[in-house]
Amino acid sequence: MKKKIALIFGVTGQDGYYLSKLLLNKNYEVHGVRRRSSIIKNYRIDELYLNNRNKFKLHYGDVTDYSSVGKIIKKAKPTEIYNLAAQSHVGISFDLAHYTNDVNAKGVLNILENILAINKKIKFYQASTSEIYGGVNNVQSEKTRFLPKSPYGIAKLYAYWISKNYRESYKMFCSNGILFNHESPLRGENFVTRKITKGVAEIAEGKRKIIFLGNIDTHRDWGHAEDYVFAMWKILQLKKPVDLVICTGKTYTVRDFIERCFKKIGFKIRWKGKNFNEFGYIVKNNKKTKVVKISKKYFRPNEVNFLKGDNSLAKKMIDFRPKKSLDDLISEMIDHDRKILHKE
Ligand code: NAP
Ligand code: F7E
Repeated sequence: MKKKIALIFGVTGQDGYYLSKLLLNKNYEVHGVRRRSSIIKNYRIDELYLNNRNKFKLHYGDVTDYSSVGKIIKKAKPTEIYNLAAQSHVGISFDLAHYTNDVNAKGVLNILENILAINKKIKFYQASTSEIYGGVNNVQSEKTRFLPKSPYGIAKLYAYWISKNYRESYKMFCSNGILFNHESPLRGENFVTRKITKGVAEIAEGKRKIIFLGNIDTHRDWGHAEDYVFAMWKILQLKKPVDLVICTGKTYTVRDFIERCFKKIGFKIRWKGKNFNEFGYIVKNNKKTKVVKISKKYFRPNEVNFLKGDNSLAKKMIDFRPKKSLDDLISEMIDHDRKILHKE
């Protein structure tokens, strides 16, 4: 059987860690692309790398640097490429619109052009996103129209279409996984779930008083990153390339998420006030204690209010069945964040 070699752009991110772990367990040779930075940011994959040195290789590169992408593909000779590289923060994409476009849109074209020039047989996975639906306020599936609401969503929509275009034009194996929000203890600390679980863990350990948040009435369909990287791999094992929605089919507000987190540490959070004056409090030692405050600073110039996916096609095509519920995810994240505090 032909040796399977995977190349992962975005290996140092949340999904990069879970995907590398999955592929190493499946006996792939895994190549990951990391960026040069003034401080080394490999903490998510450090242990995995040290334990698998013979089959896990790292390369310096950047998807915005066309020639670095080509050099790495020639060196690694992958059978599968997973493009997870992105400026992945939607809020920050309003501040870094050009940069977000360079990485999330043009970066994808750089990879596709190199695959076309080097070896058209390489299978390509593009990390697409529910953000391309943006303003569509009912259940989203592969058939739903696109209405992105941020520079991030718009750049990712280009990436979706250019991947589809190279599939059609050059018969390349390019698949888009349209993934809804997925989280884990390794989620970046400025995404809302991790910001909340970390904040709640710090409050539980007496290390913080208040968590400041933006719009907490938006709905998200949150899953676990581990379930979702398995779907990425399965998508590339199909006989033909596809565009597939990966989601849980359930939706909750950020407010629900906060309430569940406080419940996990034994408190009921109550809400008072309106709009920017709203706050959440708990009763601790018979005293009302403010724990959440709404801050204008975290509101975005444009918002995606409602995400809830339909995973029927993924169930049918790759037998997608997410194993972890929202409460499992919350427990895992808060336990992890409390453990870190105990180590400090
Ligand atoms: P993440 O934690 O932010 O990781 C992003 C990765 O991309 C990091 O390894 C980052 O490297 C790398 N990267 C950024 N710019 C790059 C560049 N110019 N060249 C090469 N690498 C670059 O994101 P994630 O949550 O794992 O998500 C993985 C992918 O799925 C992203 O494309 C994201 O947009 C997409 N997505 C995520 C979700 C979700 O809910 N997590 C949902 C749908 C789609 P550094 O470590 O050096 O910054
Ligand atoms: O925001 C609201 C915020 O930044 C979720 C990325 O992985 O998923 C992610 O994008 C919601 C939004 O994720 C804060 O306004 C309130 O309504 O955790 P988030 P996101 O924007 O949904 C998609 C699918 C991706 O593709 C992206 O790469 O929470 N919110 N207060 C806040 N959000 C943040 N970050 N911080 C707050 O203080």
